[in-house]
Amino acid sequence: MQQVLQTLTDFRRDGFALLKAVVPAPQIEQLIDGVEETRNEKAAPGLRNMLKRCSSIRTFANSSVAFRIAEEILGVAPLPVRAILFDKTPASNWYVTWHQDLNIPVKNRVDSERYGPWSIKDGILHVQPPASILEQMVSLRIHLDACSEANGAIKFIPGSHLAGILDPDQLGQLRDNHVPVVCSAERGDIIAMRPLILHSSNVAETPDHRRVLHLEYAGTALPPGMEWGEA
Ligand SMILES: O=C(O)CCC(=O)C(=O)O
Repeated sequence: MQQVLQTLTDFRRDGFALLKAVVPAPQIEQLIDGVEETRNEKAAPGLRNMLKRCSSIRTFANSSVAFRIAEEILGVAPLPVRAILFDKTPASNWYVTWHQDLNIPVKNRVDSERYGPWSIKDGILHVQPPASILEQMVSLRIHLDACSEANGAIKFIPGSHLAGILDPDQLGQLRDNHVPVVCSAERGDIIAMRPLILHSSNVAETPDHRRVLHLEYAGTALPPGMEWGEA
């Protein structure tokens, strides 16, 4: 936890931080077992609804070092709301365009001017909330494998999370005028990131498994009548 406290200032400024060797090896093994039991045969870049599908991931999200890091960052009891497995392999190797993570899972639709568009992702209702909600979230990328630049590590535009929800012109300006930081990681590392940070990843040149469990935590309630979903 000391490492988290030390990097919290950088995290606030940059919108991301690499936390080295924070998940013990046996827990990584358990997560890998859960992931591999849940994963279907079809190669796909992202496997959604991992909180719903996999009890060991749900338990990990609610009680591990990840929960404590999210609590430290958000300053309140964090609510795990979404888990997605990202992998790149020879059969499923893809470029992730520069983007912000703008959608959250919700249980029910409550029409409100500041919420929308609405969508269904893998059977779960999602909506784009205002920036104020996204600013009170953190995503933790749990590295189940090492992930180097050559196998498509995530890259960030530092500080871009402070500009709110970007329109396409703003996004292009930030992308074209700033030097991205590639964030390689080892098995057991966690990359903490704000959903609003501009991020991307390249096609892997040496595709090997680079399984990343992407866990999203909420730190605030939604407006009356609207409830966080679980995905
Ligand atoms: O794991 C990656 O390369 C990034 C995937 C991602 O963040 C996304 O698709 O939102």
